[in-house]
Amino acid sequence: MAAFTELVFSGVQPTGNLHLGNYLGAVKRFVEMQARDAQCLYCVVDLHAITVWQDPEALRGQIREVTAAFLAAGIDPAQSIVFNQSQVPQHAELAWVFNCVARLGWLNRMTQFKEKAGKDRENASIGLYDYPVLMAADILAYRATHVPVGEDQKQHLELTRDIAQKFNTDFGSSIAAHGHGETFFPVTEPLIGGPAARVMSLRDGSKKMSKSDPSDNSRINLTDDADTIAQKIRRAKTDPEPLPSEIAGLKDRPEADNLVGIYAALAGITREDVLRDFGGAQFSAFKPALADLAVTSLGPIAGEMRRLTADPGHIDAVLADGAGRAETIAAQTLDAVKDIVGFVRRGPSLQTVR
Ligand code: AQP
Repeated sequence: MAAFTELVFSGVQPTGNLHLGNYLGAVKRFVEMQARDAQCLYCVVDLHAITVWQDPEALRGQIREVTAAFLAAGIDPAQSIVFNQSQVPQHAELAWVFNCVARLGWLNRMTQFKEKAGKDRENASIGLYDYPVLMAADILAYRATHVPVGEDQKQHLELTRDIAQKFNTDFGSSIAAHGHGETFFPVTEPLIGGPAARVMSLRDGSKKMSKSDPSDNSRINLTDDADTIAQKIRRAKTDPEPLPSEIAGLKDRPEADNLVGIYAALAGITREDVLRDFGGAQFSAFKPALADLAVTSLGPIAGEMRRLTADPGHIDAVLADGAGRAETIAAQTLDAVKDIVGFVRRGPSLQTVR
């Protein structure tokens, strides 16, 4: 592997209804990361998807659809490593080691589990509870230094950092004895930010735009056509006031703030820039401008996704190639982890990973 200064990892679940929040909070930023001096790995996290029930045939299609979205948005599979998680067994293997490092008390604090399990906690899968540990394994199997994600993943990334630090401390002398210096896993940097780190529902500015919202009008799907996008923006909940000229004027106006953030992220400008252009405008003027921008930005992606998903063989070949390249890196990490932990394994003990 060429020497890069950064190693970037991120994933998206193939759970259907890929939406504008996933695009602006994650996929668009994955594309931007390719301009950095970084080896980027982008993963369709299918092991995470089955923490809640997935119809097997639908799941296969959804894995290909997320891959198509990656490619259509501009991820270059020759430059970045694009793959699905279940093809690289080291993710699950490292997750087991981390299950023995992470503490129950840490997982009990995870708010996403509480939200997703809801009142029926006893009936949630163990996988849903353990989700953040598998996520730590996804990231650290590559010893990734940077992880671009939406704001909802902040707490999970803090847990990844805790697991890395505890592993480095618990196994400190073994890490040194195997020639890795003082630490083996990096303390990963989350990259959360920009005007669309948390895109909200179009129907309720207090709720995150989400795949599982029963109302399709709450989100813009990446596969929506131009008319549907325009209609959803026209119907988006707003308040009766015109847009303010200053950011402070968006306080306590979650729906207005959300639409301004979406405009800024799509146009690649700041919220301040948007208010400079639209301050004082009514939503009847702002919404058509936003709809035009959304259609121009997302239309070509939807078209390319349709073209790509019509050829599943090509998508499967991209995933197989990416999985092979990912496994080469992850296998080295796992060999070193086994030596550090004290397992006996086939092949000579590694002194260094790189
Ligand atoms: N509303 C959002 N705004 C900004 N970023 C978002 N992300 C998700 N929703 C928003 C980011 O998208 C990436 C992939 O997310 P995921 O597929 O792994 O799962 P998720 O966060 O659980 O997505 P949803 O839509 O919210 O699904 P459900 O409804 O199942 O909970 C991540 O980087 C995430 O931060």
